[in-house]
Amino acid sequence: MYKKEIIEILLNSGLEITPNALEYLSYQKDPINFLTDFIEKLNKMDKNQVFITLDLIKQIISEKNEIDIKYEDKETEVPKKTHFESEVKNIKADIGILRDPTGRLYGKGQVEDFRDLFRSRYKKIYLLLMERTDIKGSTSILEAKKLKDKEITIIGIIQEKRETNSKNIYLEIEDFSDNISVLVPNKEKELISKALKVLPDEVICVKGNMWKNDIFMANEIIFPDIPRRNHNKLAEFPINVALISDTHFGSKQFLEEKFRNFIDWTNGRSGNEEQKEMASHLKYIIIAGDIVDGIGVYPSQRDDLELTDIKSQYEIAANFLKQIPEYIKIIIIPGGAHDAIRKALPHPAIPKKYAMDLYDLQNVIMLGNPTLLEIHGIQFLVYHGDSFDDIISSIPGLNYEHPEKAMQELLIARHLAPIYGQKTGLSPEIEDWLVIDEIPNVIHCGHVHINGYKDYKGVKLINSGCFQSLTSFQKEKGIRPTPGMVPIINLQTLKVKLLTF
Ligand code: D5M
Ligand code: FE
Repeated sequence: MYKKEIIEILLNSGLEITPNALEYLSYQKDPINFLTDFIEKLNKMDKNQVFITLDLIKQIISEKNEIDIKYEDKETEVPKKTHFESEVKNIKADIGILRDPTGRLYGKGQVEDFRDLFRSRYKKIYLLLMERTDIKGSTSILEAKKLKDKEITIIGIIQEKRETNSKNIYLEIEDFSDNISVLVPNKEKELISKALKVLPDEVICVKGNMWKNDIFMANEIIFPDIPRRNHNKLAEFPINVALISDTHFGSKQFLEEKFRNFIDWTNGRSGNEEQKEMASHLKYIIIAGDIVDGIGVYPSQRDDLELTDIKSQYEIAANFLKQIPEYIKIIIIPGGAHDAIRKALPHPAIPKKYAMDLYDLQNVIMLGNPTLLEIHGIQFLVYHGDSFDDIISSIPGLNYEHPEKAMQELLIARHLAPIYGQKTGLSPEIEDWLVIDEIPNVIHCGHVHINGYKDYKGVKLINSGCFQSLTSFQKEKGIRPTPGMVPIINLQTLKVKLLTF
């Protein structure tokens, strides 16, 4: 898309470029800015270079070794001699694991078990809907069919959503007593825009009345949603948590330079005064999955792999993570496609037999996906984000550039992976672990490789990005990753700052 402009700028500067360098430039987040920055650096280096190759670009950008602060852009002078001392080294770690599926998963994959899973989902979300002041009881679908000329509230699971030629929407809804067709008439614009967001297999509430031939005419659609999150007790001291994900150790596209810079920062060896001050309060790092690149994930992945053995990938991950100071606790959950676990959600922690080197690190805590944690009283829901592909392709207006908006839709649905039968595998557990029954302070995800942040009714929705540059697979899918961006949340203020390594 930007190639023409890139070539034009280069020609004007008397430069030429190789095809793969051009390709690389055009996939940067802001290619034109990146290029002008690059040309400026090239000129300063006095290299007399006319031909731009991929190696030259990599060489020049790796010269840059400072950290950018994006959300707070204050200029601070870097003093000549700096001394680093952690302010949180001697603070006792305070982590409560409120819900972790590891060791508590029993699904065997029988058809009846899926019935249990959906019953559990229905019951849990029914109770959440009942907490709303605008819903006072409900009628079973079986009963509703007998009641004419009366406003009725029904709560059910979406079996199917259909749009007719005349742009009416039909929702097929089931509640274990019976099922019914709900008509959302096209002239009700607000209702239609809500109906377009309805996902298959999610539990919602519909108000309306019986119309004819067992069709229910909707006049209101209510998602469970959340009330505003009240501030619970915050930490008494500034304690920082760094949120990262999708490190993809073992991939040729793993960005070692950026990760080393991140490690240096945790040790107080890089960054300006303000950034070092942030590092001095760093006590926790949470990694939301895709620790390694795995093997056989997509057809040509072998060409993208530096290490083709899964154990070596976790070993290298451990070798990097052990350079982080030991007083910093590192919490790790897996991601479904790349880490060494079953594909269906929820995921147990990565097994010891693959990742012994991580288990051997004293400060590493291995948990499942999703996990609900409490750190100094602040609740974190950590989830890789495996279902985002399905959600983004199902709700109009969502895209990969804004993962936080997909996170908001999941919070409104009170479910991390509502859709069954598309790309995201669900295990038939007796209990539906993916219902968001507790409202956390922070939801931390990864998966899309694009950083995003939003406050929704007091809940911080954070997608932490990645440490992997564009792979052939992502290029095919049109993804533009934002590697090296690390959101840091302060547990005393719940303020989020973004560091770019
Ligand atoms: O995902 C890397 C990126 O690719 C991330 O932005 C999600 C996206 N992705 C992953 N799987 C798919 C499918 N099936 N379709 C479209 N986009 C996808 P990672 O999980 O690290 O490979
Ligand atoms: Fe990933």
